[in-house]
Amino acid sequence: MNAYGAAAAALLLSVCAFARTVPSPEMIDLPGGTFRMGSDSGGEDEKPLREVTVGPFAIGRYEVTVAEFAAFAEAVNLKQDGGCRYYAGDQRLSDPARTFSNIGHAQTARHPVVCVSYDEAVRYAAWLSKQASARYRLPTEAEWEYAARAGTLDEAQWSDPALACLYANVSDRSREAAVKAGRFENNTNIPNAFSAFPCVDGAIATAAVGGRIANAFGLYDMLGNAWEMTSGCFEFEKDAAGAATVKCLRQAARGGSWLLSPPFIRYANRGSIQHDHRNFTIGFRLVRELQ
Ligand SMILES: [Ca+2]
Repeated sequence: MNAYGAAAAALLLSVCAFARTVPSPEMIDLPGGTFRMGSDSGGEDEKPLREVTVGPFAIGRYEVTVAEFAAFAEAVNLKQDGGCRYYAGDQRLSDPARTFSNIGHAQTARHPVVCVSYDEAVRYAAWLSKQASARYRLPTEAEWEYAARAGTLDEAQWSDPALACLYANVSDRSREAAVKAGRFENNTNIPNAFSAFPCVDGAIATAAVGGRIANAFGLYDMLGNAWEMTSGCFEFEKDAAGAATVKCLRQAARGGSWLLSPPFIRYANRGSIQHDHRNFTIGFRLVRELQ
C-alpha cells in the first residue's frame, strides 16, 4: 500500500470508529445564500428586516438529542452542578436535582436535550469536533434563521395557527389542559401565558425529535420543541461610558419552545440565556463547517 492508500485507510478506520462509538447528529449540507432576516412587525430586537448573506454550512437535521449529549457527558464525566431552571406561575426556580437526564418530565433518548448550559453546549461541540476530526459549533443567529426559513418570508411554516401542531411541538391544547388542571408548570411572566395554539400535538413538554413535518431544507423542529442556543449575543455588558462592549451577558436562543403560544413561535423571535444557566425549555442544534 502506498502512502496515499495508507492515509485513506487510516481515514476510513477513523470515520468507522467515530460512527461506531459516537452517536453524532445527522447533518444536512446547506448551500448558503442571501436571505431576509428579522422582522419589521415583531419586537424591537428583531428589526430591521434586512438582507443577510451566509456561506455554505451543514446543520443538524434534528435538535441534539439526549442520547447524543449523553455520550459526551459519559465520556467527560460531566458534573451538572447548579441545577436547571423551570417555572412555577410567576416564579422562575432552579431545581438542583434537575439535569439533562432528569428534566422533571418524561423523555427518551430521542428527545431534544435540554437543561444544558451554553458553556456545556460549546464544550460538547468541541468534544464532538475532536472525535470526528471536523469542526462542529453552535450556529450564528443568521445561520440559524437562514436554515429555519429555508427560503420563506413567512413568519412560520403555517399561516393558520390551527395547523401549527403538524409542524411544531408548541403550547397546544393538551398542555393547556394539563396547566388548567394544575398538573403542570406554567410561566405566567409570558404574555398570553394561558393561551395555546388551537390544536393538539400530544406533547405537554419536549417531544422526540423529527415527529412532525420538516421544513423545505428537511430540518425538523426549527420552531417549537426546544429553544436552540446560538453563538449570537442577545445582551452585551457595556463599559462605563456605555460605548464599547465588554462581554456577552446573555446568549441568543431561537425558535421558541413547547411552552410558548402565538405570537412567540416565529422565525424572527429571539430568546436568551445566561451562559452558565440551564433551562428545561432550552437546548441546541449544531452546525458543522464545510471545507
Ligand atoms: Ca405541545
